[in-house]
Amino acid sequence: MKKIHFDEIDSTNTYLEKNYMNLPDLCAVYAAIQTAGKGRLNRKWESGRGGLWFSVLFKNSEWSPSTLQRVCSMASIQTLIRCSDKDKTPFGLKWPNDIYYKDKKISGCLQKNIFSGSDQICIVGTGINVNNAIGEELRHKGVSLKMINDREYELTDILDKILLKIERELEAFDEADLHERYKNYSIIKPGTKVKVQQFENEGIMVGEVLDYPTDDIRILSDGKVSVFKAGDVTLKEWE
Ligand code: BT5
Repeated sequence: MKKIHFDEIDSTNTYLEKNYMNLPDLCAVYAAIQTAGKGRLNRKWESGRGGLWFSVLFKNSEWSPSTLQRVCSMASIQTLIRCSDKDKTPFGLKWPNDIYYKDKKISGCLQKNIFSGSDQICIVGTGINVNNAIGEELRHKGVSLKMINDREYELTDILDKILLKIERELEAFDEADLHERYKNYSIIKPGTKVKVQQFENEGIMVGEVLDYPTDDIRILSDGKVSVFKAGDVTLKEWE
């Protein structure tokens, strides 16, 4: 996979959104620091030095954006588990595409789809806390690989492992197998009680997840089934 490196950039996702026309399919951009790292729903992503901040460009892929997103998060979680020296079981995927270690977030994903003429562009950005410090205000909900394992990691080694996994997964793509692995790692399962919030400052709905979430999550609340799209909601709590 072609790789482009910056020491500092606003956001690797933004870079690909602006430059995809001149870049090939399966191109990865990574940066040591992002000055305007983006989360979902206009949230901010803390991207100081020591973390792994990268985005992958998929141009006119034969796979859907949600499949590509899932392939990327599977590659990340499997790599993190492989690289972690300590207890490997606490790593899990929190729908839609966050990676958690116990009750703290170690990685988040941000997807951007662009339909321009006959081009179908999918950008999947991933942030992984590796050696970076987690600021005071995030410490109650964020964790890094260094905090878990008490040592530093070579960022390009982790990146290369993830990119190779993405390529391999797509070369011999098996949707049923991917879904099975997703289920195994999924923190959100049928029966999980969740609190769902559609937008910041809006009311919270409490309910029970009906099946393993895919693009949508189906929640039973007060005898009524509600369906939410991955891009539209935040799961505030789950148990
Ligand atoms: C995400 O959003 O989890 C998506 C993060 C995607 C970041 C990558 S880095 C490469 C690429 N370029 C970008 O500009 N973005 C992508 P969301 O689910 O909305 O989570 C954001 C929330 O997580 C924030 O509101 C904070 O509460 C928290 N947060 C921010 N930075 C964090 C960090 N480094 N580690 C853990 N939590 C963080």
